[in-house]
Amino acid sequence: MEEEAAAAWGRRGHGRVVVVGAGLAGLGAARRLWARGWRLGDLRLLEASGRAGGRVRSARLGKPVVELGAHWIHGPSAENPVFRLAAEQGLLAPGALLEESQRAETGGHPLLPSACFCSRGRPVSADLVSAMGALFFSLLTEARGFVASAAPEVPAPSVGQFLQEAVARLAQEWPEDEAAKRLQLAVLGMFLKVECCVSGAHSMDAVALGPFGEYVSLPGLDCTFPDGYEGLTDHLRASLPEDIVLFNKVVTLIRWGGSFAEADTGRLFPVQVECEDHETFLADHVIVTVPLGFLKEQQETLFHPPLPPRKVAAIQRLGFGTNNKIFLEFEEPFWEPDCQIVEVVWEEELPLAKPPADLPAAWFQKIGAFVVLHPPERYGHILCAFIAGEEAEFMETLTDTEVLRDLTKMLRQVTGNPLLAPPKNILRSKWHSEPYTRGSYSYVAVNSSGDDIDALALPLPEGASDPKTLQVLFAGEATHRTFYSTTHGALLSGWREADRLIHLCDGSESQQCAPKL
Ligand code: 6YU
Repeated sequence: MEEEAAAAWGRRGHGRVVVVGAGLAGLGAARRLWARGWRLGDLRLLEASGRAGGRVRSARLGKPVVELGAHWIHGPSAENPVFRLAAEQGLLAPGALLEESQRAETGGHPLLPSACFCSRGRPVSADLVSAMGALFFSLLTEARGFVASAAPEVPAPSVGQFLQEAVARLAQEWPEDEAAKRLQLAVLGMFLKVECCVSGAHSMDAVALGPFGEYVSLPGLDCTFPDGYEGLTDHLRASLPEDIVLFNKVVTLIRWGGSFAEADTGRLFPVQVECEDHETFLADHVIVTVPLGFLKEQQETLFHPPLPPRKVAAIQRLGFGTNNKIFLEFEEPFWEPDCQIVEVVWEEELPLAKPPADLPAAWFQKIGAFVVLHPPERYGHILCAFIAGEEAEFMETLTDTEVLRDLTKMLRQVTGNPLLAPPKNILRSKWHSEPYTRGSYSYVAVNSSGDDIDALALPLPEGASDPKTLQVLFAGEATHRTFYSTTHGALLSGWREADRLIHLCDGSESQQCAPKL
């Protein structure tokens, strides 16, 4: 079969490709192949849902557009392909394009003007918050430094444990005043909750310390899309002919390593992709871009023959957590006009300990911060809460009314204003309940490493003697070793797998490959 497939491939100049999933990875891969000469008949993009974009999803809250999925371009500068594409398409505000914005080095943590409230209903001093912020981010930088270390040199298995031990040591030197110490630790606890959202993990105790520094932050001041992130995925979708992308096509089974005959041509293909509606697609190559959360749940039944043990282990070991957003629209702001982040500190919580386990009574205590959508001329008065982990998953089980009730109570408590008007509107994401995502994004969990990311990305069959016989290729944010969890990681992974096939094409003698674009 290997020789036959390679010979058929050679005659046609390139193999027939099915891409599964129309997020940035899938759209990027299909667009790249289209630009290099793949046409209808040799290229299909199958998407389970009724829309393109995947975890890039914009929605309206009243008039303004808000993001239920990806929010910022992380590191918007020349090396970031999402930034380049968005800039080319005129999707960004002029400020984002300035050289000085692109040069800014924030290490992924831009310092924005904030207001910090605590559970006793009073503001926390800005100096204290900024001192604790500086300490927290210096410890995170230290945590990233273990990347080059051999295993025995890593002082703790997880980022969370490393931070807790470092803070416990430092706190011994702090002044005797127990109340002051407690507040300092509670502020650090707030930064830790925000970091859970950044990593998309329930707890930083789940995030592996050794590989933490492999994630690369690009330079540039994180920026947003004034008219919605979906402008980017809409552009990619529109640059492909309509018939290439098929919606509501849930792929349920990928048979590979086979020999499937096409009814009208008799041509044999090694891969057959079957959908929920029983329609099948034959291919030489399939590029699978479904989220890691979906793979964790479905890999056993999605592939036949089953995936090799090394890949299954990588899927099981890597982390995929939930980070949700709750948008609250207010008639009037309770924050100052220049404030861009509202932080919340719970003094009663044990220092840097796990938040209370009583989810119905205290799920909202996992919210460390609300982002104020800026500028007010565009958004009015909207806060966006970020919440990660089990509390985020519990929140998905509540009704809008219950979430509004709990958050109004919480905001009244922390502002010390029992008459604070409730938000007039709410919109939230439920990424854990999304059947084709099952969470938000990947992280390198304790007992996994960047090698697992590479193992996930490896095409099948393993060790194919002729690269033209590669059948199942993997893309998606979770397959990018240094940019996992981001839109640029997703796009680059899609391009990587398209290029893998294009380079096969370059290597062939066929004239059917279009010139490079
Ligand atoms: C970023 C940001 N951001 C917030 C939230 C979320 C994410 N990200 P897709 O899922 O898009 O596509 C797969 C498709 O497959 C999909 O359409 C499915 O329907 C389809 N599918 C599934 N099963 C199928 C089947 N059986 N058949 C057919 N089709 C099927 N990224 O750059 N900036 O601000 C945020 C944020 C709430 C949920 C984000 C952000 C992540 C990106 O959204 C995500 O990576 C890509 O969109 C994924 O694209 P894809 O194509 O791979 O999959 C040290 C260290 C720290 C590490 N982290 C630091 C970075 C922090 C990340 N930032 C996140 C923050 C926010 C707020």
